[in-house]
Amino acid sequence: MDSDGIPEDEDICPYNTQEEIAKGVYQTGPQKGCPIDNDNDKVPDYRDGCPQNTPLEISNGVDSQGCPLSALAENSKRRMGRATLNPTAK
Ligand SMILES: [Ca+2]
Ligand SMILES: [Ca+2]
Repeated sequence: MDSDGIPEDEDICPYNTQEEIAKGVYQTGPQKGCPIDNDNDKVPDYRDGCPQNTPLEISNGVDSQGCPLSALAENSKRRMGRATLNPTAK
């Protein structure tokens, strides 16, 4: 039971935290009483660092903060691969 204002028998997510409720829950629809996910990337707004992603960004993947993976990769340009090369490599 939570205090999101949705009657318990209609509340799909009956155990919202205060944090979730503060950001808003769906008042109607199949996710009634669940945290709103504004950009539909499956990361609810209350923990979505980037709540305004475009469908294109989302289709390319978002991280656990709800931010596009491609943007992250661009920011850090993390070098994959190992530093050591095998000197006898063919
Ligand atoms: Ca989201
Ligand atoms: Ca997002």
